[in-house]
Amino acid sequence: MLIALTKKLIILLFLIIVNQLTISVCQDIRSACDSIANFTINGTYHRNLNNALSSLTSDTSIRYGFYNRSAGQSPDQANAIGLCRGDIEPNDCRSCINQAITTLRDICPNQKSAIVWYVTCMLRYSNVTILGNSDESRVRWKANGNNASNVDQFNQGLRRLFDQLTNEAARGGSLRKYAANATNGPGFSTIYGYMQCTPDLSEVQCYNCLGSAIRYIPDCCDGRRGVRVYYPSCNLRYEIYRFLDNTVSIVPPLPPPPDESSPPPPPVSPSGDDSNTRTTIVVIAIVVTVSVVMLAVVFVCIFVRRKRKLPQNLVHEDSDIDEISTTESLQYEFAVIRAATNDFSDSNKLGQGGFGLVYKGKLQNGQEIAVKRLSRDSGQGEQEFKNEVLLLSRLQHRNLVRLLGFSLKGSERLLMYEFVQNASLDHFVFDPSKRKTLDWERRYKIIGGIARGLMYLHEDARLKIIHRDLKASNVLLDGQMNPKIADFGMARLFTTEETQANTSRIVGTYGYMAPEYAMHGQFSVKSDVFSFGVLILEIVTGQKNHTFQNGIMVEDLLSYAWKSWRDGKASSLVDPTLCTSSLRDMLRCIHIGLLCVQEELNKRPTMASVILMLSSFSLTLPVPSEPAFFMHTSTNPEMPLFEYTSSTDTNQL
Ligand SMILES: *[C@@H]1O[C@H](CO)[C@@H](O)[C@H](O)[C@H]1NC(C)=O
Ligand SMILES: *[C@@H]1O[C@H](CO)[C@@H](O)[C@H](O)[C@H]1NC(C)=O
Ligand SMILES: *[C@@H]1O[C@H](CO)[C@@H](O)[C@H](O)[C@H]1NC(C)=O
Ligand SMILES: *[C@@H]1O[C@H](CO)[C@@H](O)[C@H](O)[C@H]1NC(C)=O
Ligand SMILES: *[C@@H]1O[C@H](CO)[C@@H](O)[C@H](O)[C@H]1NC(C)=O
Ligand SMILES: *[C@@H]1O[C@H](CO)[C@@H](O)[C@H](O)[C@H]1NC(C)=O
Ligand SMILES: *[C@@H]1O[C@H](CO)[C@@H](O)[C@H](O)[C@H]1NC(C)=O
Ligand SMILES: *[C@@H]1O[C@H](CO)[C@@H](O)[C@H](O)[C@H]1NC(C)=O
Ligand SMILES: CC(=O)N[C@H]1CO[C@H](CO)[C@@H](O)[C@@H]1O
Repeated sequence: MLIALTKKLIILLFLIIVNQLTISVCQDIRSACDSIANFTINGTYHRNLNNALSSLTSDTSIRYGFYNRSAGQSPDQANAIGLCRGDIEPNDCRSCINQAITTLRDICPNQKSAIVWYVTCMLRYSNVTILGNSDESRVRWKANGNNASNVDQFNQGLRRLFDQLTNEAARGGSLRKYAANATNGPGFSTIYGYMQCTPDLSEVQCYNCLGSAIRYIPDCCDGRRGVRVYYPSCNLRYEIYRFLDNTVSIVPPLPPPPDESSPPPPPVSPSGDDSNTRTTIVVIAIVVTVSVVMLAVVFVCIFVRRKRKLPQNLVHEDSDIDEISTTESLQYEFAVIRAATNDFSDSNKLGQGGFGLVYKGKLQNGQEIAVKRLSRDSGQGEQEFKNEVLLLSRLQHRNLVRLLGFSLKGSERLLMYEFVQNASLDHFVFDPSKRKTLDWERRYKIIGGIARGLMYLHEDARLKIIHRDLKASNVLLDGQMNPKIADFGMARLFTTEETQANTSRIVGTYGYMAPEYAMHGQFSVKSDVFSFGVLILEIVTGQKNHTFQNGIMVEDLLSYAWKSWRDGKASSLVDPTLCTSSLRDMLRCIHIGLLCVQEELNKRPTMASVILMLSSFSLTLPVPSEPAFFMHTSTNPEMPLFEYTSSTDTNQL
């Protein structure tokens, strides 16, 4: 009798602990309080917020895990939402949200807006309307410390999975925007994932939010074997093991073989109908172990909470950017750099860039550098020049060539960059023999990398930078053939008058210039998008920007590409050295390139939408209009207009 009672108690305790474990995984809290807008304790907003929060989960008929409540009138209206991961049962969902309410009251005691993410739910409130507005203003992420075994194959699998999930989640309807599935990873592994938006978003808003989350991955956690990205309006997660509650319904394309790297399955509560004492002992052992683990977890939780309570800027806690904050640490003695480049000897010359000669150098500590010796006075005072260099040196992205320092002596101005091992993209794409080394996978990665670097300049960087001279020779390739954009921000280093006065530089890259820039000197992010479009077309076709001549017909790449696309012959554009197994992807890239080079700049997509188009293959693309510089040729349209300079393949229209 006593034994039976003890056993029941132990099982009860066990169930409580297991329940706690699944619901309150404390170490996974991600939170943010907006300390710009505070409310007064016991004031109107506080009362409204309490009303909204206390009734948030009161409707027990809700089955899809999305709760919303508003209380009071503007300007003191409090709006709150709670969202659970799509696989969570309603009861567990409400417990998770209620726990989140307690947590936020604790860590954000007087902030009008706050948000917390748990593994299985999130809670958010604000005095600003939440429903119907997509919010990507904050991001939190968490990644498995280990890399995937074969990053390329892994990313291919992920792309497939993301494609399917983005679509399915976005189309989910007004109750639920959630999708989960699995796909094959490298070897015999399986990648499991889900994507979710708050269901109040429109389909397009959800698409865009998930697109941002996908784009965030290369910057935070490229190649990691498990990643979570949380935005206020959407989130995603993938792992190489089953982590969702009802993965029963998720069947990967092939049966997944055992995977040693997967963690053990979650603890299962024992069934209570066996009454021999061995079981009891086992249960006690488990309970003791679990209790110890729980104690440790609670300890960690308390510690983490303590830390979170410190007045720190929570918004940036995850981003780990080393900022160089003084020009002193960037400035090098002229003599040091001169020595590093062997007194700017010809043998160290790497080439001629837009603003001067570039030399290879080696610092005394062995670090290889590239030095640009500016060929003319920037027209800026020393301090302004230093400030600009400081700003540019803070731009850090894997697809940008990093500016490491500078040197000033009299009228000499040197810029010191990281050394990028392989030559520029034009050396590969336009070289008859070398372009064979660039297979489609590589080219596709290069296109994506350039797009991300450019988007960082346009949107992510604290300064909005328009490159103005994006072209194949300004894209460098590192040892792994990752692209890095060079020469960005140069316009900032020169006074405006000077840049505009020397028009010869602009003429040099005419083929990449948007018409409004070429003709009226107007530049904007959309003129960079135009140049990017030209670059995509060049990469896919292996052809240069400039005009092709064939007898009496003169036509440029853009017009030719557009016509072929219009006539349904776009596949004839593809570089014949490429194996056409990925023709669909190539045609999509041509399509995106054509969208970028449209004459009307409002029709050109932003870099953010370009990246979304590149990553979501099921997103329907608009029909491109005629590109700028389209030349209407009426004579003999049957004549072949387009010749590959180096290939023996015949390429008839
Ligand atoms: C809001 O309150 C927090 C402390 O709770 C404080 O650190 C912050 O400076 C306050 N912000 C404003 C704008 O008063
Ligand atoms: C707010 O109200 C509660 C109870 O209504 C009271 O205990 C507390 O002292 C009040 N706080 C302030 C700062 O007025
Ligand atoms: C929310 O609060 C902030 C700060 O008190 C205020 O500036 C803003 O106007 C409020 N917004 C709304 C919609 O009431
Ligand atoms: C993962 O890959 C990155 C480079 O892609 C490397 O810097 C890092 O050390 C790798 N981590 C592990 C645990 O292998
Ligand atoms: C999961 O993906 C596979 C292959 O892409 C597909 O056949 C299946 O229908 C998907 N399952 C769900 C539940 O969406
Ligand atoms: C928000 O909650 C109200 C009831 O409180 C409900 O009628 C409405 O449909 C909810 N909105 C969404 C987008 O779920
Ligand atoms: C790129 O550079 C790396 C390291 O210098 C080299 O091993 C590789 O062969 C180069 N790739 C090409 C295609 O030249
Ligand atoms: C303009 O640039 C060209 C080369 O690009 C150079 O030869 C010329 O000196 C420059 N003119 C001025 C005024 O800087
Ligand atoms: C006509 C024209 O603009 N040609 C440019 C094409 O691209 C190469 C390098 O990428 C430039 O050097 C040419 O000036």
